[in-house]
Amino acid sequence: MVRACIEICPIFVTKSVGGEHFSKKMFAYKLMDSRQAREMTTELHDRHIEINLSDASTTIPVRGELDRKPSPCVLPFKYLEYADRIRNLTVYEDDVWVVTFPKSGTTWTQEMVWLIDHDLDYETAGKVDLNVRTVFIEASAVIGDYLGDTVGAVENLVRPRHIKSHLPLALLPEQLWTVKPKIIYCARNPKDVAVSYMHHYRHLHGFNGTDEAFLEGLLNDQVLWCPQVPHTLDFWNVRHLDNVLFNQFEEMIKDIMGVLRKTCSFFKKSYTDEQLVKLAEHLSFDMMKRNPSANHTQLLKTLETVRNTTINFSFMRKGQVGCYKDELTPEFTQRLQEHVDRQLAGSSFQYME
Ligand code: PPS
Repeated sequence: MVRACIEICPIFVTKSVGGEHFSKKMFAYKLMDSRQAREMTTELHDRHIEINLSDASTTIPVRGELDRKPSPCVLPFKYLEYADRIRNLTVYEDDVWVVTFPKSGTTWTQEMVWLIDHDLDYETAGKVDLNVRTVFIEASAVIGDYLGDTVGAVENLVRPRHIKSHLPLALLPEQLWTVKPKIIYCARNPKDVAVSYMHHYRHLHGFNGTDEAFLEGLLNDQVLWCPQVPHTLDFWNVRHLDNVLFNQFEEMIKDIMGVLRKTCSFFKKSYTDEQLVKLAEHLSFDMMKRNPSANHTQLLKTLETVRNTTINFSFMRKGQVGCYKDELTPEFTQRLQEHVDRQLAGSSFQYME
């Protein structure tokens, strides 16, 4: 794995590198300064850090199988402006947190749980953009000030607050584990994530390197929100908690009715079969692709303004399982699979195909 050349900054210690001071109490982090890490930066986020919770010993609920260390995370340097506020955020019992690694079914899960939690209020869902109904808490750190302060937006949301995050468990608010709001995690096979993320990074973030460079960056955990497998395992380890629901993208593709029933029961909501069939239809790929309230039309417009460019990209791209076979070489597929298998060793979790 390629690692940054600047040393980790320990707790309370301030270090000056190139005239900049690096210090944070709650987190240890390092600037990712390798050639490959720099290749993964874009006009939106031009410096990346790898950040860890400094001391997870008392603040992570269960260490679970193998007593794993909680996952670190690659984020834009700007994240340091928000890190403490997110970790110290006041959490409410009726919050709903949708947490995923990018491109794992976040949007799909957001729309599903918002509707389930709001008595299937299609009228409001049709009028109010999904990104307003479910606020992406760390978005300001990635897209910049244009979106305003997304942590503040979460603080000011009308309850029940619906919140989206790609952050790993250790960077999320500590109060999640004492207040125990609902947390819905959705995992997706890393091979399909790789392809989906490659298109997303190119079109939305403005990545202009080669596909191979992006895929190598992903394999070496140099891309934003990496690493994926430890991210998933941290939530797999807490899946048995009453306030955690662990879903998978492939499960939603293969058996949406089963996932809907499971999710409704998690929310203690009871809907008729007819209502669930209508919800499944609303959540189908074709319907969501055509739904301007849920297909990120507004987000794309914002990014066009921020980046001063035209973006020809459909967020709802293919929505299938196994798409990687069309775009990844057999060699890369094998290397990625080995990378994933190494990290899953000893765990009872397997990504679905
Ligand atoms: S993001 O940017 O991280 O929030 O993206 P995320 O929403 O997690 O993932 C986007 C992928 O999910 C697919 N998608 C769907 N598939 C099937 N059915 C529905 N309703 C649906 N909604 C979103 C979307 O097409 C992206 O996957 P790819 O493989 O790129 O098509």
